[in-house]
Amino acid sequence: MKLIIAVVQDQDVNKLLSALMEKGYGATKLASTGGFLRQGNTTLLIGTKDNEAHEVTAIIKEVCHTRKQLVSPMATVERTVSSYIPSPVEVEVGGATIFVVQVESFEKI
Ligand code: 2BA
Repeated sequence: MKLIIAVVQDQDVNKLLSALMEKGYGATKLASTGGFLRQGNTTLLIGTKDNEAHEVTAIIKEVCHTRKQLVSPMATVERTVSSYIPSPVEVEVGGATIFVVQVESFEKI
């Protein structure tokens, strides 16, 4: 069995959960925050059979979009020089950050 941990953008979550449920995959949705942007995103935990992990990652790739976001560099570092205000920089976020982990044991009690 595999556990797929997928960090996705909030805008893609409802469509992704619908696509997963339609194919019979279970998922748990956790509210999370990106360490770099310090903005909300969503982490999904999806348990699958070994031979289904590929289909799940394919669904995530299909549904989750890349988006550009402006970020102020001062939002990600400690402010040291208050008079210096740098311009925002553009970062590309997503489609999704996906970890696939081998599950040692799985029980529903
Ligand atoms: P954030 O950490 O808020 O990162 C948002 C986006 O900012 C990243 O998009 C990336 O394009 C950019 N970014 C992140 N760290 C950067 C840095 N040190 N310098 C310049 N740009 C940087 P994604 O790569 O698509 O990541 C989206 C979200 O996925 C992340 O939100 C974080 O919540 C999660 N994530 C990404 N890599 C991860 C990892 N290795 N472990 C755990 N979570 C991760």
